[in-house]
Amino acid sequence: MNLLGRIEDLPADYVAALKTQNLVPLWPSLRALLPPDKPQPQTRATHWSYEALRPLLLKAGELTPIDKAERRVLVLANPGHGLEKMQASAAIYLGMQLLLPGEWAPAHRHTPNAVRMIVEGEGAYTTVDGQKCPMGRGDLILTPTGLWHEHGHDGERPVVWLDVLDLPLVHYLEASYHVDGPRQSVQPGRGDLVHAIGGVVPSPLFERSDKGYPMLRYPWAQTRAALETLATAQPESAAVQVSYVNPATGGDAQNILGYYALMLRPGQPLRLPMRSPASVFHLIDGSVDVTVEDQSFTLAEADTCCAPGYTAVQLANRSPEHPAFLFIADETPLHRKLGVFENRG
Ligand code: GTQ
Repeated sequence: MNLLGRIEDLPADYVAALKTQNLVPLWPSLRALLPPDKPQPQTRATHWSYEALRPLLLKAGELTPIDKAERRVLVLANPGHGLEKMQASAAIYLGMQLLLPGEWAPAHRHTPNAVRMIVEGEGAYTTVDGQKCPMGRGDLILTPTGLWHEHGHDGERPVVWLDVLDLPLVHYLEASYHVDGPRQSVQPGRGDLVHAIGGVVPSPLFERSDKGYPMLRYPWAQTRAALETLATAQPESAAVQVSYVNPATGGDAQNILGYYALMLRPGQPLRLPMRSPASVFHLIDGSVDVTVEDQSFTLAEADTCCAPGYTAVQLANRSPEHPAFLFIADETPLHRKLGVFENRG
């Protein structure tokens, strides 16, 4: 690779003259923009321990009342991007949100898409597009772009969930904004129940629903049952994984980020292929070792970690007796739509 000219190689008055015209020479930055063979991501493999963050989140509950926070969230920020950027990867934002009994996080809608993966507690609900979605551990609840959503809590104990948004991407596109709204009136309708059986969708009088997002809540009991059934139907060596999809189209549940659940059999090691999108791993149940290139983490329950794209990730269930269950978020739908998706095996 030949060495390209540096900015210091140019006469200072020439560089100054370029600057006055808002011009920049490409060649000193060409290799940084287009590095050889593979990207040089800022996203760093990072682990967030739930045991470590939980007391800090509960402390936020004491320090900041909900009306001073609107959303009481500690952001899981990737140091590779700089913590102030509040992003886990180029396109993924992660936050742990706390709602205390009796609190209400008021209605708004925004351009970024969100999902919630419920971590602990009972009695909270989120109302999305008029549908009241109960929040239980392991449930996945969608808040697609533009839909009204608010969170309430009728239970006795704190409720915590993981927010996953495509906010860094939408913000980068200068398309991120929100609108506040009044409390929603709850409409009848349970997309989670009427779409609970795979292979059939509601079609009254031969018409399919024209809702872009007919299913907003994916109950954990159903997802887990699907994984356990799949495990009995597949050879021991096969990965036991399901994708969260839009049941009306079979396509990804959301447009930008992809969501999956993975079961590791007792003791199972699993090497994930080296693919272009960055990914996030959140442990719902069990104990799992994660290796991303030269870094290793042990995920305890409710821990979260991320891995940059173009890296192979190794997972291993530490338990010789029990299966482990992971929730995964990644940038695959985005990469595929943009035509930059790669799987290098
Ligand atoms: O609950 O609506 O973590 O609007 C960040 C932005 C959560 C939410 C976040 C949000 C929300």
